[in-house]
Amino acid sequence: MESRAAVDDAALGREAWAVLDANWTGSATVPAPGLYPHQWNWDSTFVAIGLARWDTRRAGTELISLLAGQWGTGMVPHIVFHPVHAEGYFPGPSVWRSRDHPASPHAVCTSGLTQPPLHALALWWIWRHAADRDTAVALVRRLYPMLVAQHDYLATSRDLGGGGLAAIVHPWESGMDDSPAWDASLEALPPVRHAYRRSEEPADRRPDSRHDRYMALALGYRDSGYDPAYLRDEHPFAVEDPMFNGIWLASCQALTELAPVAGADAGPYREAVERIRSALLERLWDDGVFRARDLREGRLSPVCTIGCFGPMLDQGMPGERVAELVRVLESARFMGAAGYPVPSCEIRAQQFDRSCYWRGPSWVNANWLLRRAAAVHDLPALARVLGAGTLRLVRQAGFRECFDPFDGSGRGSRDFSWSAALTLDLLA
Ligand code: 2M8
Repeated sequence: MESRAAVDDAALGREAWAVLDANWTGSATVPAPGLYPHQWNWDSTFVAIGLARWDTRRAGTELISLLAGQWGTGMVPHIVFHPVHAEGYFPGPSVWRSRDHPASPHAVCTSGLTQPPLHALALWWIWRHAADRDTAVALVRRLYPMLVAQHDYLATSRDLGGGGLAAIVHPWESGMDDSPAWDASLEALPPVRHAYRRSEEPADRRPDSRHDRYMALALGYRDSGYDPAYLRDEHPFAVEDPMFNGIWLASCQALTELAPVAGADAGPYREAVERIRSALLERLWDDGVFRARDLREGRLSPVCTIGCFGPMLDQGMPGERVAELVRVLESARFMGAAGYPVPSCEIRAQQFDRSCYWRGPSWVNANWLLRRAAAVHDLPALARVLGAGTLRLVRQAGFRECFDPFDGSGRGSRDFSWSAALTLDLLA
């Protein structure tokens, strides 16, 4: 593997800034040059988190430009397209046709799906760590109403199971596209007729019909006019993902602390925290972990993935549940048998693939989330292992999109923004 073990903290920080500056469009950071030339939703929230301690204004600009893509429904889209390179990624604006929808913003083209609602936690992180307090407070006051709209949207239009959790309606909404957690749900879909293909498939993306199914799901939703009733009654993919909902819960906790800054009532978010926690425990807890629930097939995913640990982000998760999760996380099923933190899929699973995106490799953003979870549960040793192991990955292989969990070699894109931004946070 590439080894750059000699890179010290100062040099690593300078390299991280160089990546972020190269990927900066003037108002947003694209995930990576080439493959991802637009603004992605949770990528930008991780970038904002990474910038929070260093540049309050730029961290704020990242969130502001993302929320410029928010729909009137409250939905924050998973891609906000760059006007110049608009069709430089498939599916681009001509597929999503956001402008045909009356609730979409006029100034920008977007996708019609969302991604994990990390925004309130990112805003809280900026507010908590800002060097420039006045800018941070002004930012909270400006963005708070938009986050209220986003959370209302999730609680109403996305509670497709009626049990208090938000459902994702496409694997892209999880941010963990090809995770084995969706395999059974995708296989259960009706036969796919569309034959859309990405113009440039990276060599290590699986050559099967998964992308056609992704497209069929996206087009079905689009053709319904992005109709919430269609999602509720007809759309064939609806999954309650523990990572998406764990992040939602953590963002609700962030809103309870941001509400007084914005002059708002924290009460609704205190209730939301309780509601989501109970729903997670009742609906997704099974055999020592949280598992994704397929609402259409009425079953929990048999595969244990990195997403199973998402609810650990909840500060109020009962201690015995946290202890069970940590046992699995530290066992040979995940960290115990890998050289680096944390494989995105259980190593012993048949679907585990050390080289394939969300089916095995380690990701800086997932490690950062688990490190945050360890910190909120006062597990300093685990937090240290996660932080140090992640820095070792980027020090040795650079700011890659993801990494082989056994030998630490880099996979996917180079100069990947969230790997660089979260490195800045880990170095602080
Ligand atoms: C990957 O997802 C996109 C679709 O949204 C893709 O495969 O083209 C995922 O890793 C996702 O988490 C990430 O937000 C996106 C951009 O980095 O790439």
